[in-house]
Amino acid sequence: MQGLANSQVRRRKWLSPFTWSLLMARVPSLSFIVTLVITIGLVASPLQVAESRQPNVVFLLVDDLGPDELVCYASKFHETPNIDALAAKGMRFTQAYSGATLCSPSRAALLTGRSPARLHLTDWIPGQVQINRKTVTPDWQTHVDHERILLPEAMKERGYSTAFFGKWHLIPRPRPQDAGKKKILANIAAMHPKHMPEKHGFDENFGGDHSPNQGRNFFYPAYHKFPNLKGKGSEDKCLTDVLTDCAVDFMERKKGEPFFLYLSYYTVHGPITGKPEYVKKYQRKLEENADAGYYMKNPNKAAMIQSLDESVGRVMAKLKQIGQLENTLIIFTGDNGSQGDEFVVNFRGNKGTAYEGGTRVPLIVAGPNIQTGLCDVRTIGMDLYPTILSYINAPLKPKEHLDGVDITSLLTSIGAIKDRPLYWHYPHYDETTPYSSAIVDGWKVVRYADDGKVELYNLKNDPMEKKDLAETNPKKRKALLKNLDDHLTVVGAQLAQPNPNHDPSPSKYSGGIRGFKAWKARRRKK
Ligand SMILES: [Ca+2]
Repeated sequence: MQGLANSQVRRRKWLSPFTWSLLMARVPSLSFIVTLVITIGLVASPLQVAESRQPNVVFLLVDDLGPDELVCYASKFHETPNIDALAAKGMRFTQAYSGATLCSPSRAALLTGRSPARLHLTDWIPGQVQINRKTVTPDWQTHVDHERILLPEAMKERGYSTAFFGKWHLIPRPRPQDAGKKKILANIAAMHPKHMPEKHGFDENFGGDHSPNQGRNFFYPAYHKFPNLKGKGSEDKCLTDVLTDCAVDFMERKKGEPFFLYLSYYTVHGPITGKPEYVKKYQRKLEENADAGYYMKNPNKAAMIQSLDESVGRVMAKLKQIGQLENTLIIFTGDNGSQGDEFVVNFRGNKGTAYEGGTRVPLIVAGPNIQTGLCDVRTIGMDLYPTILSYINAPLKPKEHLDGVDITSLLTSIGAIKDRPLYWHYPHYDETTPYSSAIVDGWKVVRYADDGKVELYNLKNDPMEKKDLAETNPKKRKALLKNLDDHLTVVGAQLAQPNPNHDPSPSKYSGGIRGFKAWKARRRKK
């Protein structure tokens, strides 16, 4: 029988902040489970907050933002006062995971509550070209099926005005071998209107199409080519500012009705390009604090983070101005780990890898009747769909969000959710070779399809995944692999198959990203 992910179900006995801190000091073992700084006052159900109106939902999704990049998690160099203030006002999760380690599958998971393996949408769109690999990538999907009821559609059913701002990246686009056909790339959105955000439940869309990143369009006026951004902004603006302008304008227009605002930042994905004046500020900070020993020291990234933080501050300020700050659920999270391990302090690996640095994301949730404090229970991106429905007191859609769990009990009281395994499945090549992985009871197993290698880590003792126990603990390895295989069968995962045409000669073989780069270099020489 599975235990509870949270010490036990403890229906709240209210303690004063003083009593609680005293208790935590005397019983430190409690703090690893759920550390809560109890706010004064009784907790009501989220619905009781709504009074005459349903709570708004503001969903802030940052691209490639690992948790360590925020001051409230780990960064010493970056400056994130507004995000830290949001965290101080709400619940900050210390073990939040994304459904995938790359953009498109993680985003599809958030919007559907289904895992990428179940959706058969398992890679960033369009993914890497097939070269002489050991396995053949399955015929995976590059859009979300319209049979699915996406989160914004569920919100519309409840009378919400819905709007999408920023990066969508859920539209079929040519594979890398066709990427030279610029004419095709320029017309992708027009070729696939049915896969745009407007056809998946969003009333309005500012900036969302097939684009995986802002490219060179971070600064005025290049981003004018994104949907509905034509003519917006001025010369001192970057894309983050302009998307925030649009979001602020939407809140002003919709202040009289419940709204669902999905701000899906293009930042802080590469290319890492901050506002020049901010870049200078962080260059000075590095120079003036040469002895500080900063782990992160990229002035451009710090500048992008500052623009992001200002955006969060502006969203909060607007909510306050329209009198809705105390009637809005705010969720702040990322779609996958940091781009590059220079931004990962506390984990191994980064975006695209099977390690914790690939899957860990920040998760901060604040709003009416949400407790203030930390939560160490593991969560995953698919949880947010049912959680939002539950929070606004809408009926859940269990046939839709099959891979998510309602975590409202963790937000509003010292509740519990049933401990459950978490899974990832990536039958592709990019930063890694194809793999599937699972976390079960604090143990993590990773199996690579390319060479059959299995890795096993005890995350409780070894969060940095330094000690591979696959050979020394065959019993645990076998049990977790069975659990993983059973899951892959249940969700109908598409498996990477052996490539009968694979040429194993060293000059031809390519593995992960390095292999791809080598392949591209060889192609250029020809
Ligand atoms: Ca991403």
